[in-house]
Amino acid sequence: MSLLSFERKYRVRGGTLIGGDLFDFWIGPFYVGFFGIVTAISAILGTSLIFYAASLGPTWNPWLISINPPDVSYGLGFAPLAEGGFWQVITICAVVAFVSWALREVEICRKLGMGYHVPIAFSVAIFAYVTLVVIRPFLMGAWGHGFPYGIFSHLDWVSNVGYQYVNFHYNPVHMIAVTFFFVTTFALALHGALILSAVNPQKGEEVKTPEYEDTFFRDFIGYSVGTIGIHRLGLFLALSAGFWSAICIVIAGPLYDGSWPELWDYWRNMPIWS
Ligand code: UQ1
Repeated sequence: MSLLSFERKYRVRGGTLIGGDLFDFWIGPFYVGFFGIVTAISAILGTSLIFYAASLGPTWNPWLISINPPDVSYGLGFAPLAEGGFWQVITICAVVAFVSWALREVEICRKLGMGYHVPIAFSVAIFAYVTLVVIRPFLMGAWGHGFPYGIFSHLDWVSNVGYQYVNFHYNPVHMIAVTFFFVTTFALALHGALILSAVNPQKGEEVKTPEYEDTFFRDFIGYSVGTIGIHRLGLFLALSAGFWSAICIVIAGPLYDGSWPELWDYWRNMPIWS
């Protein structure tokens, strides 16, 4: 990768947010920068703490290892390391690593004079994670409401929290989020299929131009969103999926504490029916 002929042209100085020229260098193909250093330190520290905390636990079975948050009785305070403190420090490392990674993306965008679409997209994923382990636990008054760091254990957490609200699928914002996930996969399937159909013509035929792609959809449904439009739509759909996921879980607890199916009783209880 680092030997690609165009790399010299794009390996430009500047665009840094912090550190000026000090960290403005590459290691092999990787841009470093101040935020590359911060990401590396916090990711290595967080990962080491996961392994250390796992070594104190009862199993090395990768499916069963679980680094748990503190008991809710610790509220919003620090817990002893072996009683959720590791989870707290690992969470801090993770948030610092993710945010630094996004800011490293920003520095690369600035170097290249590009838009900030990639760091903005990644920020929505960070927002969804931070909602689960910081914002919602904070609003509910205890770090113990965060999810455990384990393969099976986080699945159990999702199931248990879902049943706490009787049937989470009746949460209207969950419905919106799920719909965005489905529409995202539908849009990418349409787009991937359309592009491949245009660039894989019959033997001996030429690759088809974007006009063919537009024409297919105009013939088919009377409308083409366009070649830039489909990417704007895809970004919007995917970011909406992540965004409404965060909203659907942060309202469950802090704003609405009860059964999601019962929410819909408002309809049956409307005075017009009596
Ligand atoms: C589309 O209209 C289009 O523009 C030509 C694409 O870009 C190549 C697409 O990938 C898709 C899927 C469509 C159709 C999408 C809508 C919302 C009409």
